[in-house]
Amino acid sequence: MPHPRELLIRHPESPILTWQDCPIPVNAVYNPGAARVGERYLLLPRVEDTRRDNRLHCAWSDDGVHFTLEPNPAPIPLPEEDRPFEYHQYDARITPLEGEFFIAYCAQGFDETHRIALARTGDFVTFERVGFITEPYCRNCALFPERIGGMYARIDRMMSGDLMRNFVTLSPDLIHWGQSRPLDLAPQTWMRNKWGVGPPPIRTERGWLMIFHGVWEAIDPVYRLGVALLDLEEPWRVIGQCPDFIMTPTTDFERIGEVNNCIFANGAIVEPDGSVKVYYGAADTCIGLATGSVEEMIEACLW
Ligand code: BMA
Repeated sequence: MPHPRELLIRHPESPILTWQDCPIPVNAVYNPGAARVGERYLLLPRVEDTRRDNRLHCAWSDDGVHFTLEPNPAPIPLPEEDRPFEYHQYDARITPLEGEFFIAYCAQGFDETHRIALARTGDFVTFERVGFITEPYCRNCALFPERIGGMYARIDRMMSGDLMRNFVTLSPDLIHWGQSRPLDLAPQTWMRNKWGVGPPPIRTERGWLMIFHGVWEAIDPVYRLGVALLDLEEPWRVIGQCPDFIMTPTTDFERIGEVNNCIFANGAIVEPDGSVKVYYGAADTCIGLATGSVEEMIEACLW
């Protein structure tokens, strides 16, 4: 039974992609980036192989529910000098921007040093790698789908000392980034330990709709989803925030897995009817699909 406060409704076939559905032996498949590519739906999940190493693989679907995973990782070219710092690739956030798709993903060395790398593609067949776009340590980053005040913009979260704050950071060319401004949500107990951006922000007439994950550490962390509304021109200004979570682990596949009690979303697709499909990693093990209404989420932010 869905939780009464939830704004995202699980698809009855969830989980829609699990290790059993993969054409190669894997440990887990989760946390997918998502995009609409022509008529088709594309996911770019984190695929953990049987060494527990992480790669991004494309998965294609005609209906947004049934996906076929490619056996080989997406061929993002990696220069030799960067290889030690990009042993793992995961948590892709895909932003359609100026006629192409930009993929901001977490690049991590074998030793846990993690930062964000950026790749670009037109078709998810060939890829160009722009390079690292943050310093270590950053794991969460999503680009806005258009320039704001003439500049490219992103939401990021550096993990330095105790600092777990999110920022809006700007760039003239997608390579050099700076002028970070804090993006502060009102802390709520369910997201008290940290929060981070989910899928790339969604443009609406009333502001940027930002779905995010929030973490509460009971004994172990619990990952839930929330939603906030940001100013269109000054997206570091929060103009609305739903104080309640909009999705919380309730099903067995969200509660039990590699990391228990975890719903983590970094991919969403808005449909022409105003609904939004949120593809989420469940328990760091498999992929669920839940659908919400953009309008209802905006209302929840402006309560
Ligand atoms: C975050 C990221 C996610 C993961 C989550 C729960 O810090 O590493 O990829 O899903 O933790 O383990």
